Amino acid sequence: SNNTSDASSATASSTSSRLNNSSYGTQPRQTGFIIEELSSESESYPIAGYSNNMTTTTQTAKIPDIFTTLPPVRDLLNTQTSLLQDQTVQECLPFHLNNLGLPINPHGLPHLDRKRHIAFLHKNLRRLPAAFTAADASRPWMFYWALAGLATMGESLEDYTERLLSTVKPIQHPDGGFGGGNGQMSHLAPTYAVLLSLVMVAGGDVSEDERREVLELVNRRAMWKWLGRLKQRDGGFQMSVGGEEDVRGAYCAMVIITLLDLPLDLPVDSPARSDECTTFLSGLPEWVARCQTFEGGISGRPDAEAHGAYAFCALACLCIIDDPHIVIPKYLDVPRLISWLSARQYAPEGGFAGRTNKLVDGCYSHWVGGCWPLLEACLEGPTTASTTKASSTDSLYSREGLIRYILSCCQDQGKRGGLRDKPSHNSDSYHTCYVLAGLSSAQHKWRFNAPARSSTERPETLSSAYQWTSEFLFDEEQIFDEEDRVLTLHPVFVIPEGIAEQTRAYFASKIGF
Ligand code: FPP
Ligand code: K
Ligand code: ZN
Repeated sequence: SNNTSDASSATASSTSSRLNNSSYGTQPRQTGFIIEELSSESESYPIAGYSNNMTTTTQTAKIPDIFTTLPPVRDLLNTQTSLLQDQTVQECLPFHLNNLGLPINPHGLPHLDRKRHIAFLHKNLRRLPAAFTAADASRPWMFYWALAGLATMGESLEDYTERLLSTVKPIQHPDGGFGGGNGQMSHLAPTYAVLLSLVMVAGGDVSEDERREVLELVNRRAMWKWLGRLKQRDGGFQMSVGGEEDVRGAYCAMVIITLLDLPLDLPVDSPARSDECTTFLSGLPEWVARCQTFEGGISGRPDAEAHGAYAFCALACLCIIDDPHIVIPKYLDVPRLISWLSARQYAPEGGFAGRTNKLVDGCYSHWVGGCWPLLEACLEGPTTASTTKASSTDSLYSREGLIRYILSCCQDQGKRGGLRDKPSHNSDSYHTCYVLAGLSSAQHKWRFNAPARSSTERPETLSSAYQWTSEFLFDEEQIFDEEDRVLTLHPVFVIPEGIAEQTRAYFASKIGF
């Protein structure tokens, strides 16, 4: 907010229009942009409320102006899109400014309401209201989101082992993979959600026998055969036999193949098999590369609109295929991707939007936020012993902005608990899971460790996804309190750190299927 001096000579309105300006969004139409002058007020903004370690009801919290003032640049062409954007800014500002009277810390942030979020997710794992029958095909997602969210907040999943097994057994298809519910055909999305749920439970505090029972539930040979039917000649994967081919399929398939340590060779009867296409990897990174659009972002399939959720799928898929610093620049235009991803973070809201000209939404804390550790590893290369401690100012995005959006705007502030898209939306388990995942990645630094092998020797099986370790960030002034730190989730698999390695080792130690 300090470098607007040339811009302010072109100023059309004064500082009085900055806050709670009812005319914002309804100003007379002008073409082009207007640059509003920003005040040179101090970094601090007076906040109503109280913190748990202070008895005063008003204090001066340190909130940078960028999160409390209107954006300096606004397109004055009024459209449904720009008006919704203005409304969203107005919706978020009060939450950044005073959090509607919640206890706040000296940085103006409320605590993570862990107790209520935990209760909310446990409730989501019980009997759901009748309206949820419409989401029957997404049942595995429901338990994955709740279990992953609980694990991120440090809850034990032990009590869910038996129920998970009895829910999942009947939805495994004899021809491989899992459907969404009883009698449904297999689909990569529920198969991904089932597998991650099983490995999270197996990776927790369970006996060896239980671990074996949970992991052995998956019919790996049938899974391999089924994946062979999903593989396409052009390199990608269909979501279900005869279904749509998109970058979710590329990511989900690679997660399943690597975690279960399935053979990379295509089954002989795979319809995609040809002289050029012999393995699950054949043509896959090339197909992912075709999803990068003119904007620099990634679309669900070639020639569609770039979206943050697909950017994560594409990057995570590539990071299973090879090391980030090798595979990402080989297949994607990294500067254009970084430029596109950077433009997804908004101020004053602080959070991410999913695509151009759309609104911030808490779930993109993961889908967009989760791209950054993968890209940081791509730029930094593998970590060696001499790597220095990371600080959040070394980041490619504003970690502070994201943490502020999450803690101030995404928490349900009533009895309901759970996390949400934005203040005007109700919490749900999907947003609770991915907002927490975003909070976790904003609170930690991930390192991609140099492989044990020499740099020229390529491994026979996929090993790149198993070289990640997390660290605390070093910050002079950490804006969140230690009690609000959540656990780390693997940047590719989105399950608690350490479990993917354990799962992969379990299956790799078996001979054959
Ligand atoms: C637009 O929704 C959303 C998409 C086009 C993609 C959604 C995909 C995912 C969230 C994740 C897929 C990943 C896996 C692993 C299955 P919208 O128009 O409601 O939202 P928007 O306005 O924010 O774009
Ligand atoms: K959305
Ligand atoms: Zn969302």
